[in-house]
Amino acid sequence: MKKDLDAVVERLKAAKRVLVIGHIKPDGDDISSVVTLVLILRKLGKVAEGCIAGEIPWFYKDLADVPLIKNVDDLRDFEYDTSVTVDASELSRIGDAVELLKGKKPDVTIDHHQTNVGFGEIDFYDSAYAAAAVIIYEIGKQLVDYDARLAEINLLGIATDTGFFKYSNTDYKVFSYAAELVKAGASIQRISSAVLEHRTLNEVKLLSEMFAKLHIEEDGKLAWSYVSTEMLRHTGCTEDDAGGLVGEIRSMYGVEIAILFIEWPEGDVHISFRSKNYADVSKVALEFGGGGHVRAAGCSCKGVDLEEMINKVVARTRQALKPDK
Ligand SMILES: [Mn+2]
Repeated sequence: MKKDLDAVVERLKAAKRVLVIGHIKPDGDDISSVVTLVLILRKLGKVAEGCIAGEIPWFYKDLADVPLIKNVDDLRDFEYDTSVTVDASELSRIGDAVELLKGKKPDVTIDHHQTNVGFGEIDFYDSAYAAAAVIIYEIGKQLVDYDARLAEINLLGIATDTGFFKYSNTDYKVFSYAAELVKAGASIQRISSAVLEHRTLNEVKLLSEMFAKLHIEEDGKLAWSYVSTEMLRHTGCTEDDAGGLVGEIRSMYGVEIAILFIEWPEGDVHISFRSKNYADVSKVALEFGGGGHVRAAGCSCKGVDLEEMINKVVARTRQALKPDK
């Protein structure tokens, strides 16, 4: 853990032109952290741009200021003196945005993943933080006054990475900062409506097919299912639409570990792990080339067979149900 937040704040104060980079396949925390930090820096009179390589899920774009995020091509000519990555545990997580760093390390990295490797000139990472957006808030409130828009986009990351204030990482700090942000004008209703209530009919069809393939073992403690390319095709869904389905498996009574295998494109398998009370799924994900948190982790395997991966990963995950594995 590297925990010198003052060094980060001083570096940002000294910057004039800043490039803020999030990770590929962004979640609410990533989007929130990028946009919030850009707005904070702009409030300070600096030139700041935010970048995420690849697609941003469409429903986030309903939230104010999310459309300020640019893609890699838009920023090739952007000159900056300070680069910052947020919510990324290692350099490869920023995808093609690495090209904007032109072979240099990021000047600052801000993260809360347990598997963080420390890859910048100044690193701040601490897995005690529920969200990168919590760290961003600790930086932001030292530097600027929060208006309603800034507060709302900062709250997005805190809300989403805590599962809307219900995961085990929902600590005192989360509630007290969230209260401060709501006091500054953020609407949790607008955030929850945008993030939680956007399911399409095609996604509901995929959900029912996914549950039709559900396997339960180890006295109900381990539950897993899969989404094949064929299932995605005939329901008219993309792999992004399948992203949140692992949470639906974990929601079942008695399930400690939920796994969802997503085959997309053919030959590639993305695996999402969730645990409920005690199992450390980040260890399993790490063994298969991924990473993440104790309760939520994932990995992507290229050039593999879906059924073979299911057999391997499920066998390894059974071990994770035992203490200290
Ligand atoms: Mn995060």
